[in-house]
Amino acid sequence: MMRAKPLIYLTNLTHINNNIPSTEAIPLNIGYLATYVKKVLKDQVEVKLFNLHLDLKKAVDEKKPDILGFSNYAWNSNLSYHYASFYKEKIPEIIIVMGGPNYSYKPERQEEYLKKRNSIDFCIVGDGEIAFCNLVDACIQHQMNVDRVKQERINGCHYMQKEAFIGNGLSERLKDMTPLPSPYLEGVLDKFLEDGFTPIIQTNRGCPFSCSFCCCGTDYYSRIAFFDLQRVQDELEFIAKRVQSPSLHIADSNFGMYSRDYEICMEIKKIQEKHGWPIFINVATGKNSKERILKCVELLGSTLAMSVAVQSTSNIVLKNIKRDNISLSDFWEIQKELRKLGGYSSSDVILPLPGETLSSYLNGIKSLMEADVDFIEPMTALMLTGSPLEEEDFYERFGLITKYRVIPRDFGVYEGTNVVEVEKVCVGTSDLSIDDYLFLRGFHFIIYCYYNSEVFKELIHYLKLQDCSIYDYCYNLLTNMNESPESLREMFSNFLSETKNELKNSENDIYVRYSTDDNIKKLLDFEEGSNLLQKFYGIMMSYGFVTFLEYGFDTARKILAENKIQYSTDEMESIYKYIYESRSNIFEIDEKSTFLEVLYNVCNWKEDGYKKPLSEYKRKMKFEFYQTEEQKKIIKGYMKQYGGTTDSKGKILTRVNPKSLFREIKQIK
Ligand code: B12
Ligand code: SF4
Repeated sequence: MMRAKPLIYLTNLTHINNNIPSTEAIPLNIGYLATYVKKVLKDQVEVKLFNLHLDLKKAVDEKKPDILGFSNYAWNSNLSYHYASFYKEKIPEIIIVMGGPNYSYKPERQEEYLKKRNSIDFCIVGDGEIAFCNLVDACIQHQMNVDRVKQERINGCHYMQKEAFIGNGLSERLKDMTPLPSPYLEGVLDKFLEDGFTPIIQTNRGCPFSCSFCCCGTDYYSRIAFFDLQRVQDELEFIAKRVQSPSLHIADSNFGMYSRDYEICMEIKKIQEKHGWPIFINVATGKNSKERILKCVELLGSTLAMSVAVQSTSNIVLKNIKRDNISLSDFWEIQKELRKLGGYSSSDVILPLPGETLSSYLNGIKSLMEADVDFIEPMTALMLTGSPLEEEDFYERFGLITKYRVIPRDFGVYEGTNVVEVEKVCVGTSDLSIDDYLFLRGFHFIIYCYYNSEVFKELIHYLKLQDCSIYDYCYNLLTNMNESPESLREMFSNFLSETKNELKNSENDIYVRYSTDDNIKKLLDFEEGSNLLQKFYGIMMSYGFVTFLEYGFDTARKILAENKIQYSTDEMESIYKYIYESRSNIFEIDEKSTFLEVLYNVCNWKEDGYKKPLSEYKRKMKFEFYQTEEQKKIIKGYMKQYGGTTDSKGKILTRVNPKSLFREIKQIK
């Protein structure tokens, strides 16, 4: 017997480890579905949203839903299906709906996916609003009779009918975003804001580019639809009044590419002045709008963690992956301006992409370092379900070697079942061997710890002023690792063996491995399954700090000597002590200040932008190092959100500009 008003539960479940949710963003996806369905079907339905499985369980125990929807992303696919089958078994009449980008666009794989997951009644493909709403409407019309709903052949709604796979194409996309009410302003996301999840807004939807490694790179997403500007402003104001998290995610694929993006930045600036939020903004920039990107950075300064992703600097690779990159000269100019304005720049590079060689990859890293990019985000190539990389053609043409690994933090034990998310990665091609891949991962370790961390900033500027190439310095740190202190050698060798061991030959190998209590415990204890770069970065910033510092300075002295460059040991010592006092143990809350006496005024040298040699700042100085109340608040907030493991410390350092956690300094004399 159907209820007078069907009850819909929509979920965007996240794994939880040590009580910390892996997915920190507010579930905007299901928020949109909820407001659209409510707008169209009005009081005919009741909708509730969940991102935590325990909240869902409590709600189901209190009142069983008629329709239960699950999102399907790489990071929650198995978790969602675990609960889909769990509830289907408990309540067979419940209608289970899946939706989200982690679904192949190839019909034979779609069929395979649905055949293996017989608890799913319907799978929505593409943007969910219209198709999901049509499905709910049909469920109401047919009194929740699944067989009759299947006769409707709703666009974008896939399913199995008896033994046959029925794919009804892709769902219709909204041409204009205005009819889609804001989930923030409608209040459906309030509880997630209150619980400290990171707000995510979308100001436009779609992407005109067609990068092969990305789920948004298909024709389906090529048309851009904009949300009304006033509504974006209202959302920001609404969030600012309620938010707990210091950050904001913007889900746009190409921020800065459209003229109104500058207006959005002006609004953010106003909100910042009024509410002191957001402190950090994570967003991906557009590929062809240098002037506007610069204006945005000028306005928001270091708040805006601008990711100007290059992925590769090789033209051959870019052509192979159909990537329409920002031109390298524009990229250089943006970096130059960012430096002037005190902004923080980051750039992603993917290893290995089709056609990349060891030397072209190293050249790419070299040009990013020469362009003074603050943060180089080196990523292993993901073979994402739903992206054009799924084409067999790619495998054959470029000799792709693929492996499988656990997605960091996305695992857990639910109702006694071990649930682990898996990603398929590319670790070699006909142009770059697996050994090259492992060697370059070692380089990523160096980049993360010595280049990205900002810990060695003063040392790096010192070397630059002595005409030392920073790329050569980093390369030396890698190739001379066998001369480093024993504890660092051990950490590096652990990093490499963990990098090798995380790769498995098949998805099933991972499921088998983590089906035992002993092995799943290794994941839960963060002995395995971490983002290794973040984990070792976290190690450096906690107990490994002094060892890394010493090796960094020893290698610097060595490279200066090898290049026959004169330097002063006192200058180096001043920099060493300064770095130590300002950056050691940054996750601890300082009760008291610390004091330091040095022979050079490193502080003034830095304030002057390292333009002149440090020798011009020779002055006996006393500095006081302390944490501001704001820093203490940020550290406490993030430790609460991400936890205190070395792995989570690494993750925090990718969300905030690390500089903002370094101790403040007062000059005493
Ligand atoms: C912001 C963002 C992030 C943020 C926040 C992500 C989060 N966990 O919420 C950060 C930076 C943390 C992030 C991290 C990662 N991300 Co990300 N991210 C995005 C981005 C840019 C926007 C996501 C978003 O909110 N979009 C807005 C919503 C409204 O769109 P949507 O997600 O597509 O939802 C619509 C439909 O899919 C559908 N739908 C969705 N859920 C449901 C549920 C039901 C029941 C139904 C019916 C329909 C439905 O309807 C929605 C409305 O139309 C997308 C790309 C993009 N432009 O969408 C990538 C994207 C989602 N990310 C992706 C990936 C791979 C990752 C990482 C794994 C990358 C990495 N190696 O670290 C990590 C995962 C971290 C984690 N464990 O959470 C992939 C996912 C691919 C896949 N096959 O699942 C995407 C698609 C980008 C890509 N390269 O292709 N990401
Ligand atoms: S990587 Fe960025 S630019 Fe390329 S298709 Fe995806 S969203 Fe668009």
